[in-house]
Amino acid sequence: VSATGRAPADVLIDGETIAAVLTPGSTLLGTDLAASVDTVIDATGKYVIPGGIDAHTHMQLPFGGTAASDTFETGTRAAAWGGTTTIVDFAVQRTGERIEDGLAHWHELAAGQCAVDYGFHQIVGGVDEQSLRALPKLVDEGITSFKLFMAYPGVFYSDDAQVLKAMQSSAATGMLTMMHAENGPVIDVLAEQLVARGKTDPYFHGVARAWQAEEEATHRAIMLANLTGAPLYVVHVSAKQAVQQLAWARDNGQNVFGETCPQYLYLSLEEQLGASSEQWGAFEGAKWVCSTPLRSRAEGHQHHMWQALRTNDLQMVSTDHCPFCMTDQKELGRGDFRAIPNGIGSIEHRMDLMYQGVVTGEISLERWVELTSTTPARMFGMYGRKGVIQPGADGDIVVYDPAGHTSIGYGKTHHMNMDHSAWEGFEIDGHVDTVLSRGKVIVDDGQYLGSKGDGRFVRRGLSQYLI
Ligand code: DUC
Ligand code: ZN
Ligand code: ZN
Repeated sequence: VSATGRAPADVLIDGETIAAVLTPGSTLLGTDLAASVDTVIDATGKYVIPGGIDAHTHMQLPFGGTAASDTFETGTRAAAWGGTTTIVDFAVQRTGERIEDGLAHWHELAAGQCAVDYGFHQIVGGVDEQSLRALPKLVDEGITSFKLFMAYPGVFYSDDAQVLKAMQSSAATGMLTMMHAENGPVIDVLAEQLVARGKTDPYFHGVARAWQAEEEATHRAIMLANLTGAPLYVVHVSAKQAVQQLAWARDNGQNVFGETCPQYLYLSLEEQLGASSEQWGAFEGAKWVCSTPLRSRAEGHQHHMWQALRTNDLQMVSTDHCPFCMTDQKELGRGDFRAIPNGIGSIEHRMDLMYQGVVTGEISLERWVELTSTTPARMFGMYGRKGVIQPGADGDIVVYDPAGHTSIGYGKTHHMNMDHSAWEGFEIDGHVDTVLSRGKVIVDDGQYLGSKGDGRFVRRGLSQYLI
């Protein structure tokens, strides 16, 4: 199955790369293929797809005095289990740190640790003369996109003047501007007022991060991109009004793109409000504290996200994988939701959760591949090598069984380094059977066969969506 169609075929892999895609039973230069290869994987009755690409992950992200609980080792292994063979993680420049130093640190964290291939985007934590000088040099190092935050004043935040300057650089270099589009100063005031009124439960995180703050920031990002000519990619879109802004800008011919995440397709603010457990009481809702937040189902955001994936108003699904344990991490925000580290871990479940959208008729099989692999490859300058099964491409392949089943159980039933999952109780009518990374079988039949360090750094080119 590719982004454009499906057909019965044999895939011949030679070493790390795909050598040929052939109709079943065909011969290559007169030789019987099955007789001349050393390994045959029988995928009869199953889907053979290009390995998933999760273009938005945060291994070990420092946040609120703690750090995301997956290391590059544990997080990429969980990715492999779930049929994702490439990740693009966010290298962090902390405010006050030089971009070069932040990036070098990120390379140290990942090198020799990963189960699957990995690239980096650069988080710009402070737009100043020094970082503006550093940005264009990243292109030669295969880092062709950077992320700015209109949220989190005092931490990652860029004000409008900083956004404008970074976007000018984006326009000049062709680097893609990735935007966390939420009006942080407004959110912080609302959050402070809620806490002052005793509204401290996790649910109020989503109340403070109102959709208006997302719509407004999305519009502002679009207009600043319009003014500067920067290509813009808005991350983790969750509000239907933000999608409408993106659709409007695209209809006006602007080169803007939007990504959503499984949590905004399946989970809601109402469910977060209703969550309660013996162990945590209403603090159970902390499992679903992420930013942008879960949105109201009554307002129809989830339905609208699926629709936007069909109409191409949104182009991609990534996870924003940013796991924190309840014990010792999320727990920091008991009594004040502002101190709950923001993030959900989904890297292992993305391909399954999106496949469930095929089962329920939300998206087609081809669109599943496009949203989770082919478009991420093109968006972030990896297509040809990644995101497609064709001669010359890396042998990154998933054999997916539509007759299989995946239950996401309670507690630690997955491979992510978390003491829970935001997806507890989800049932998927499909299963990741076999995963190959550059020709090597790393997951097969419920066994992990890869090793730490299998994954290599991917030097990316400029976005293949640049005009
Ligand atoms: N959102 C999250 O949920 N976690 C980390 C950063 C972000 O923007
Ligand atoms: Zn973000
Ligand atoms: Zn993120």
